[in-house]
Amino acid sequence: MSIPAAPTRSEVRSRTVIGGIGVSVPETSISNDELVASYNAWVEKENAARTMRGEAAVRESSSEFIVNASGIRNRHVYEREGILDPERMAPRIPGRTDEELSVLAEFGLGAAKRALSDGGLDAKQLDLIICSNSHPQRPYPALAIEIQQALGAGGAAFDMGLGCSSALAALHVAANLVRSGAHQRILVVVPELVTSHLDFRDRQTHFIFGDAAVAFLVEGLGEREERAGRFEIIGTSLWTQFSSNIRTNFGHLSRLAQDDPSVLHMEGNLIKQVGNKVFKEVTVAGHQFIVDFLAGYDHTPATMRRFWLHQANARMNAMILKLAFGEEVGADRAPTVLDRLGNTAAAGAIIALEENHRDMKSGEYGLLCAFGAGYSIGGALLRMM
Ligand code: CO8
Repeated sequence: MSIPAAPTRSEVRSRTVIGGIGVSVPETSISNDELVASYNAWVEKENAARTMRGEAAVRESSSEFIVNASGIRNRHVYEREGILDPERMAPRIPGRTDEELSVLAEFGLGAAKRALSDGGLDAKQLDLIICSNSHPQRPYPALAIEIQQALGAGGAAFDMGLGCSSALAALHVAANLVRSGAHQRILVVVPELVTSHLDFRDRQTHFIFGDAAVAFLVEGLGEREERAGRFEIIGTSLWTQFSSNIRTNFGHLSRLAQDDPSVLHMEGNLIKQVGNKVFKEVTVAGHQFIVDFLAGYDHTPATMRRFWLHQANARMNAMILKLAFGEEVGADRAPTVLDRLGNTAAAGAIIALEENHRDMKSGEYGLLCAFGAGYSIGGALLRMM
């Protein structure tokens, strides 16, 4: 094993930039109608069994409800057949040996390579990789280190997470590490394989999520340096308040609560939420965060050319912006990708950013903002250079 030289302290840079963005979305997708058909086929079988046992029936799902309640019409998924099989209702992803690249490292690598190519950087120029997502592969070894090795990158790497605010939390950490001089070029990787943790037998949540990976570069900028077409990171912030309204209990302690710890039962250990409570609470906390965060930089919602918001629910985003502005905000100002992609957790707002910035003029501002489990909210004020 060769030991690389320990990193030295970088130059302190007060200005930071998003130097490149990469997005990787699986090709396969599932429409609402397809998802509902497989769910309802399971319901029919399940209810026959429940009737025999004298238990209450479960209710059918509907495409009309899904699109009206959330705005989601379709989602892209890593593996489709297992999800649509009423006998399985979970993606089928074969296990890998410890010598093979992990599924999530591979998934994140696609986005990471695109971010490096977009930013014109070689992996060797990186001095830190942060892997930040809502559904990690494992506690250790850190996925970020596996990605570091697969890219042939230098420096160090670590994992972190903050639910659907994971990308914004990593951006907050990365921008401040660059500002402090601790690092100069950081790659943030956000692989979100959310369907792996979704209960496709839960009518409340089965339609919500899709899979996607994103990555972005955070770099230091010289005092007068301008990088046309890139965003200067003017400021970042995080807000958190404990809530169990979106929760997963999956982890190594889950098995110990069972009589037989050699078998892990997933029931009760997958994503669960009290959706309507979350909806109400996020609209209040979300719009307040936006107004307060922008005020800290002498801005208001009206001075933002664009909002790249968390992509969970189209109605929720419309309401948050209406409260922040006092009026309806159109799709050009607050673009939506969740109709095509579903809720891609921490990747969603970054995909909205990647797809909707090339028309922005130099000097225009935009707000990147994600809401997530925790509760958590992360924001970044960006200025097009
Ligand atoms: N098909 C048909 N009918 C259904 C279905 C279905 N699949 N699901 C529920 N219904 C029915 C219910 O049974 C109910 O009918 P009834 O009154 O007869 O019992 C009726 O529809 C209404 O049910 P709900 O009140 O549960 O439905 P909502 O209108 O609230 O919609 C949503 C459900 C879409 C889940 C919505 O509540 C929502 O999006 N909530 C926000 C939470 C969210 O976004 N979750 C995504 C994951 S977490 C996340 O990404 C970030 C959260 C941010 C938190 C940060 C806080 C600061």
